[in-house]
Amino acid sequence: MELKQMVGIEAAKYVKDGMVVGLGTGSTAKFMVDEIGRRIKEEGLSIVGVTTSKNTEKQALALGIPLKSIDEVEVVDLTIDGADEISRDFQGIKGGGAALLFEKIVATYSKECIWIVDESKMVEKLGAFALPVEVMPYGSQQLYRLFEKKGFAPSFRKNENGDTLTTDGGHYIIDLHLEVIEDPRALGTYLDQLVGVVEHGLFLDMVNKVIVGHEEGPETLN
Ligand code: ABF
Repeated sequence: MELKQMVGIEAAKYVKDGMVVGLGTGSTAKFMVDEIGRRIKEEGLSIVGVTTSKNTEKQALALGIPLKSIDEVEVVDLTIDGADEISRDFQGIKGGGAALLFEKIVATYSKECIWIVDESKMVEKLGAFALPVEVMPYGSQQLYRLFEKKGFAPSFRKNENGDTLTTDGGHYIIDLHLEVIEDPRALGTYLDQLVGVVEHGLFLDMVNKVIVGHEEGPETLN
């Protein structure tokens, strides 16, 4: 079994009847959503899903998963999502799927978050994966030039046609090729105060459990 499918199925075991469940984005989360759909169909599981992207919404609707928006629920009981990099102290980089803003919003209003990854995502230090920064289109060139001056090696995220990608939220993404991030907290604080930055892909102190896929089986880290 593919490692991503393994952890997607493993994570879906934590979904209980009556839960409001945050449904993540990406190829690993896709397996989790499929498994929830199967459990609804075959086991009568009863949940409400809150999606984090148009892609996941499409998948969930096709599976008959009842959905509500983040603003229609009191709180999300459990969010399960993928990640691009996770350091040993449970800090993460997300946003490779261009869904980081809605993912961070749903995660923020979740009682518990589980990340599901294959073992390639576990790193000593964050930064080999380019850090996505979601920015307002108006002023994005100014931010790009600022990042260039800072030596952050920026690039605008492109869509499949090679044009500048526009996120579900209507923004652009500038990826910062930093190689290594020595102090994620300080970088996050710096990015948070830049005018025009909507959100960034540093997810700090936002996960409770990580399920890592290995050939020999899933490893659950708390
Ligand atoms: C989403 O899934 C993104 O935040 C993250 O970048 C991506 C990981 O994708 P995959 O599971 O396809 O590697 O959560």
